[in-house]
Amino acid sequence: MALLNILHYPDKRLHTIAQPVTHFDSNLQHFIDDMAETMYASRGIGLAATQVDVHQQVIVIDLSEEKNQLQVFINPKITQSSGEVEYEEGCLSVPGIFDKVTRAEMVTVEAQNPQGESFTIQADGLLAICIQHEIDHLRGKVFVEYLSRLKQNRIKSKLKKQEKNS
Ligand code: K1U
Ligand code: ZN
Repeated sequence: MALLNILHYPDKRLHTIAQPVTHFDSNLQHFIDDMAETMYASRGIGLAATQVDVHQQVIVIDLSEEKNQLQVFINPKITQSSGEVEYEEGCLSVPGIFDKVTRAEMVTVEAQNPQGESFTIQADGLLAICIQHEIDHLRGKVFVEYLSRLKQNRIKSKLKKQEKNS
């Protein structure tokens, strides 16, 4: 397994739209293993392929304390959503920045597993928020783009300074 490099906002590559996965083979499984290792090493609860500069519709999530309940969503689609909830989000591509975002409270998601089999889940709580955050990545959207222009510009300057000094 290998640790992958995570792109940092405002890297333009984070705005790339991911393509559907069509080959469910051992290369895909190796990539999923690398994404999971990268997410665990970064202490994240989710990661989208876009964040590691691979523009395929792959998401990994693990909300468990023990980090032993990996969930993989390939070609995910939200087919139903309801309610509204506000949550203070973070993002491995926007290190050190947390801010409130309003999203749907409950979502129904259709996706495929690493073998290409289709499944549907209904999610609420942090899982629903995390799935929406990760699907946004696959569509080229970063959570800070829900914030005001002023906040986005401040975040851009702060992260550019951090990159320079690192
Ligand atoms: O997409 C990512 O960058 C992963 C992101 C997922 C996420 C966190 C919080 C709300 C929505 C989506 C993270 O894992 S950020 C890491 C983090 O700060 C965190 C870790 C544990 C619980 C909550 C946040
Ligand atoms: Zn993120």
